[in-house]
Amino acid sequence: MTKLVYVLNGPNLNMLGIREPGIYGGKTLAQIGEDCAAEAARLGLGVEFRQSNHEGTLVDWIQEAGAKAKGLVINPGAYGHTSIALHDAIRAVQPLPVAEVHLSNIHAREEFRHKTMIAPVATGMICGFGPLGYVLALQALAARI
Ligand code: CA2
Repeated sequence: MTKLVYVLNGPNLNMLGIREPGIYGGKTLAQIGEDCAAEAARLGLGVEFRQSNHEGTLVDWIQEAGAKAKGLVINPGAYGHTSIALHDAIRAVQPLPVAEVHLSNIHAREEFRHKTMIAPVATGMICGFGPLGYVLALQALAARI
């Protein structure tokens, strides 16, 4: 059976490619989803790619990933800096391998973006490489699964 990886995206990431291309690049989230599907196929993985602007929905999907998937890639967007609920949800699905991804280098931006609530409970974190970060995260998870 194909090993499934969930790729979850948080608030405002549906706006990618439409606004602020200087920070986040010109790709839309749909294009990033296509990149993930192609890389997952190359790695022999199945991928479930989703986006929500709602914290509780992301919690539901993390729990679903814990039940159905072999790994989780998450770009939590701004909730990554604030959300104890996402932190707790990821703790609750351990030992599921989890890769946190940010398109931008959050450490080179405003101080409020330097802290991540997810990294302490994730397997690892990739930031600053734009959409390539999702591909690198899938490769890192494939090596663990
Ligand atoms: O760099 C990342 O991937 C972020 O997770 C993106 C979040 C930001 O709050 C995090 O600090 C870092 C923002 C999501 C995208 O927001 C947009 C807003 C306007 C136009 C396009 C995207």
